[in-house]
Order: sequence, then structure tokens, then C-alpha cells
Amino acid sequence: MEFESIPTVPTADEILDRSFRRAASKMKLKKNKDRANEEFVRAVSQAIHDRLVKVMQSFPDFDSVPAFYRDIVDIMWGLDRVRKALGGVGWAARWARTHGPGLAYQTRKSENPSQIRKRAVARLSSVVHQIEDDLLFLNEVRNVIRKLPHVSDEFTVVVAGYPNVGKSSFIRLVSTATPVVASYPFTTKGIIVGHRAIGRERMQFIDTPGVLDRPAEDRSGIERQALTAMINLASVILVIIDASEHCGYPLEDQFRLLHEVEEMVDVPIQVVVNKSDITYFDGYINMSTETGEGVDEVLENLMAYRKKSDEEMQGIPG
Ligand SMILES: Nc1nc2c(ncn2[C@@H]2O[C@H](COP(=O)(O)OP(=O)(O)O)[C@@H](O)[C@H]2O)c(=O)[nH]1
Ligand SMILES: [Mg+2]
Repeated sequence: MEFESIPTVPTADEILDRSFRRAASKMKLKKNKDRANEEFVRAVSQAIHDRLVKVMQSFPDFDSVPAFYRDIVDIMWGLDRVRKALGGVGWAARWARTHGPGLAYQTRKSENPSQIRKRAVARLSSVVHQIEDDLLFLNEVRNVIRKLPHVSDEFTVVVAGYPNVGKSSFIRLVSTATPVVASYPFTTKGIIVGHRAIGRERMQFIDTPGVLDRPAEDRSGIERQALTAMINLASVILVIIDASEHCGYPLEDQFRLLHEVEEMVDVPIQVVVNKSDITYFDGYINMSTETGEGVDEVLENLMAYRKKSDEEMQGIPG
């Protein structure tokens, strides 16, 4: 997503200041001082229009972004509220374009052009100030969405498990490019997103600290929604268990989390026991992200789901 390139959304005053400055510097080039007031109003309204359009265009069309982003925006603020704010900016931009030329013309016709100019500028300022809250709100949205993890619609493994079981270690180990740390607005912890190149294709791995690492009863409503958004990303969920219990959580709790995840989701779940260098646990795939033991087997298992999901998409019976 190109979210990280959304520039800061200017405040109403910043838009006005910059538009006045741009208009004023344009005026310096004009030889004909008679029409200075008219030209100034024209230039200010044009500059305001251009800046507001730029704000609108810097935001993605939330109808066409991957569902993950739409979900998050909807959970955080409600899509309607964001659309309304963008609509407000659009309204002000249109106002400046529609009324600017008329205001400029009145300035030319007037006996007292400088007074009429001031009035015109005051009206333009008032319109921009009417969308002050929209601009502030959009900047808040911008500050959050620009730090979201980059995710695409490719095959995605969401890695779940209690804290310290080795989720991040696993992603770091299997990623062929350095994983990126991003933020997920519902948790203070950084989320790691990694990719593994498999031939010409890729597999995406995403971490879930603070999201899919403890029992559901502890979750608030918004956290449950945040969890759903994360799960919706998953082609398969990899649940990591630490049989050594070095993570600090008893096996019983870890398996309870696994069963909860099983109840909660429709996507396939792959279970793996990590830290086999300390404790080997019969009946499961064991791996160690420390020694690398078993990691290939885990990847092969995940790959098998990938083939299956490809076949499903092509309508080939599995
Ligand atoms: N002995 C051993 N330690 C591991 C293994 N995998 C992870 N760790 C350690 O467990 C701790 C937590 O790992 P981390 O990947 O941060 O866990 P996360 O909280 O689930 O992301 C770190 O100190 C790792 O070095 C493993 O296979 N064997
Ligand atoms: Mg971690």
C-alpha cells in the first residue's frame, strides 16, 4: 500500500497561509497593478482549491484497498466518518473553485476593491475553517494508517502463540528478505511482517504480538474486531507452542489458546512445537528456530496449504 507516502494533512490555517503566500508571490510578477486585488482573490481561491484536492487525492479509495486496511479503518473510526471528512474537504474545494472567480470579479467591479478583496478572502477563510475538524481528523487517520504493515493478497501465514514462544524468531529465520516491523493500532507491540521467496512466488508471514497471544476472555470488543481483521488476512494460521515452557506460560494455557483459535476460524491451522533443542514433544512437528531443526518440515506443511488454496481458486477439486 502507498499509505506511508500520504503527506501530513495541513490544518485550515496552514492551507490559508500557504495559499495567501502563493497568491502574494504570484502578484509580484504582475505588471498591471490595477487588477491586483482581483488577481489576488483569483489566485487565493485557486490555491485553496488545489491544496484541498491534493489532500483528497493523497488518501486511498477505501473501496478498492485490500480488506485488511478497510477493516482497520472501520474498526478505528468507522469508514463513514472518514468518507464524510473527505467529503467535507471535497465540498470546500468545490466551493473555492465555483465561487472564487465570482468573488474575484466583484473585486474588479467595486469602487473599493481592497475592501471587497478583504471580504472575499474572509469568505474563503471561513469556508476552509468550516472543515477544520475534518482536516485534523484526516491527519489523525493518516498518522495511523501510514504505519500499518504492508500486506498484500498473497498467500499469508498468520503466526499465533503466547508471548516468547518464538513467533518473531520463526519469521526472521524463514524470511528471505529482512522482515519489516510495522505497527498495528490495537497493540503497542511492533508487528513483524516477513516474506519468503519460493521460486517466482512469495509467502507472507505476519506476527501477532498482543493480538493472537492470549485467551479471548481477556479481550475487549475492539480487540476482538482487531483480531478478526488479522485472521481475515490468513490463508493459514501457524500456532506455535513452547513445550519447554521457557516462555513462561504453562502448556495447558497454550493448548487452550490453540483450541480457542480452532473454534474461532475457518482457515486451516498448522500446529508446531518450538524449542525442540530444549524439549521434544511427541505427536507434533517439532522445530527449533535456534538450531533450525524441523523448520523445513514446517515450511513444507505450510506450502501444502498454499497449493491447496491455489487449487481452490482455480476451481480444481482438492
Ligand atoms: N532455546 C530456544 N530458544 C528460542 C527458540 N526460539 C525462540 N527462542 C527464544 O525465545 C525468546 C522469545 O522469542 P521470540 O521470537 O521473541 O518470541 P515471540 O514473543 O513469540 O515473538 C527469545 O529469547 C528467543 O531467543 C528455540 O527454538 N530454542
Ligand atoms: Mg515477537
